[in-house]
Amino acid sequence: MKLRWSPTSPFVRKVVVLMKEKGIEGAVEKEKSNPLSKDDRAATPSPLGQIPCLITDDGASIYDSPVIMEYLDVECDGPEMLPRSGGGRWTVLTRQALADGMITSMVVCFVESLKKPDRRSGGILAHNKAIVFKGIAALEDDVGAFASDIDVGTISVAVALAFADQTFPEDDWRTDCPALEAWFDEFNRRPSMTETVLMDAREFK
Ligand SMILES: N[C@@H](CCC(=O)N[C@@H](CS)C(=O)NCC(=O)O)C(=O)O
Repeated sequence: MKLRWSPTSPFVRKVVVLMKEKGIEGAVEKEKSNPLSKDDRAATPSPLGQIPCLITDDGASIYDSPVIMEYLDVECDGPEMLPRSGGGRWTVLTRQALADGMITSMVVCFVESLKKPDRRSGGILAHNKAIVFKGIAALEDDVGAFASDIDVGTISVAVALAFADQTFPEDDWRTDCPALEAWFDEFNRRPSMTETVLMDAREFK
């Protein structure tokens, strides 16, 4: 299997953290693809041109990150990362959807930041930043329910919080969210997180 990959993408990071937590990293070859490069996007076998994109041994393309994570969970060995059925499945998938929505909003903020200052939209930035911090407040209320879990939901939450620290370094979410802070500080020490710290996309060639 091959993964179209970049060390700058939080969506890719979710997949790599899952591979490390399952102990299957060796089964997937990483193929570099810079999402800011038109040529790399064209070479990614997804009509969306986005990463992550997994290419199976049969040559099938699988995307996006939630689908890749479920595929690897079902098809590969290692601890289960998504319940196959039951109420827990919907809870975990919804938690992942919240984190993914937060990441999407932060990617929008990142894209705005690439524009010249006079071309940036204050409205778009404020709207998307508010989404992220509403998400963080919701996670503070929810953290007691997921504190000891390692699954696609908590992996996505940890990647989203790490990306929030990178995207909004001036903003302190920890003071108002002590339970989430304690959970994140512990999760963030896992080798799957320390080995996948994102690089700034502006510095990636
Ligand atoms: N919903 C997708 C989002 C993937 C995504 O937005 N990837 C970005 C990199 S972080 C990308 O490839 N952007 C290039 C583009 O949209 O043209 C997922 O969960 O995988």
